[in-house]
Amino acid sequence: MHISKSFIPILKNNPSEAKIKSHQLMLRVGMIKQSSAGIYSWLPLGFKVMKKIEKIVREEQNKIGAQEILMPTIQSSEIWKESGRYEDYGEEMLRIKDRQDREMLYGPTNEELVTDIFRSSIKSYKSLPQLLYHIQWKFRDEIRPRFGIMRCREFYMKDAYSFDVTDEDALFSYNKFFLSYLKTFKRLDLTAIPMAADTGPIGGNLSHEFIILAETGESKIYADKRIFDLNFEGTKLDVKSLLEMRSQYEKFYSVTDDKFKEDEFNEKVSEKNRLKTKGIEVGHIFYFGDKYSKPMEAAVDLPGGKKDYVKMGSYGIGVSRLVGAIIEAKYDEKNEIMKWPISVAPYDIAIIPMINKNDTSALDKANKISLELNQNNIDAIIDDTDENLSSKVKKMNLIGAPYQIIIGKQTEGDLFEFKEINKETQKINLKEIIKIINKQKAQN
Ligand code: 5CA
Repeated sequence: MHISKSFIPILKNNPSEAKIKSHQLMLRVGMIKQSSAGIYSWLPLGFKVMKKIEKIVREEQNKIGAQEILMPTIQSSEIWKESGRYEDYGEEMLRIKDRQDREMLYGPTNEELVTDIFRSSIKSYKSLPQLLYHIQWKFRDEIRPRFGIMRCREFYMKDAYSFDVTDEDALFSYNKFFLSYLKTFKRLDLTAIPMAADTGPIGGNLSHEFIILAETGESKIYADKRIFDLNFEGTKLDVKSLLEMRSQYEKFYSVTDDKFKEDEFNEKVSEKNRLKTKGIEVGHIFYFGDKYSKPMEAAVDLPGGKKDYVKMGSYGIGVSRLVGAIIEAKYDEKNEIMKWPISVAPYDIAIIPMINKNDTSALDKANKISLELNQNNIDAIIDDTDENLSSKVKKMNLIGAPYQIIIGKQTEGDLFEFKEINKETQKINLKEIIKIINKQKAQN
């Protein structure tokens, strides 16, 4: 891709309306454009990153046996009246009427809709467990949308729902999602810590928020620092391994604001291990038993001939919020350098040829390299403008492709000036460059 033909509307300076670094960078490099308060269009650079995050989220859902569906954004109020949430949900729900005067709504979450889908087809315990998920736009009429796509009104979410016969089975499902969340965030190069949390309008009595540390985060958190050192690698997807993994996490105090009690914190955590800070909630999981299945009569036949309401949980990941969360975690604001983890980078590498008016040889070389990289599944962006080297490097530092090649005076034969963003330059040939990048990609 040539930058001159790309739709990457880069601004010279940070936009003044943005208060936090992710919002600044996303506007600055043209990843998003606000269309109205809390509602955004995703431009190519931002959309590419979000789609790559979505792919990782999807792969990890599939690995635990969850099945992907797609539910609509617009729902009927009927099912929400059945569950009793139509009134409870309040002003965050965008309510609309169709031409027949029917009450509809733009889905803020899908517990009711998925329960309706479930009950229409699944009648026996033999078909359980069922883990269903979808990745779809949601709308919540937030009272104070802010920080760009971090707290907006229309956002992209992965929401999953589990259906089981017993509380025990349901806990097994809950733990599968718990592990898959740890793995998902790790692949995004984030350390997300599970914290005991309130259940709010979703309901139930067991819930964890997955939080990444960031000063600009909206969630206050209180934790025993040692929780950061836990290792979940190697946990198998069986009941026992998952319980052991969960109990490791339960050993260490980690809660969000609404669960926090000063006395308990001081008693359970020694002074040197106490962490009071802020974070960004990137995922949230809930167990709520028959809160929806009972009023909506989603029951299955049990072995002895009896029937019982299914036990349900729901599991959300803020796919669009994650774009901002990764920037908060990785962007070096002072030096204006972004380094995307290669798993989600909009481009794997930036090629920066020094172009003189009468001499296109550097650009020709860049095009050739790009082609060869492409054939090796490496996605490159070429700065084909005639700006000077330092402004080109600055621009690419903002875009944040994890690697750069500079083609200029220093280029000798087939040795290129190659560097990982923010690191030392080395002179190596294209074969080695391909090897380095593909090795890095394979690790994610
Ligand atoms: N039904 C449950 C689980 S599927 C649910 O809706 N959970 S939630 O309310 O916690 O949302 C799930 C995730 O969506 C959150 O962890 C957060 O990452 C993201 N999210 C929630 N509200 C917003 C918002 N206004 N803007 C951006 N992302 C949001």
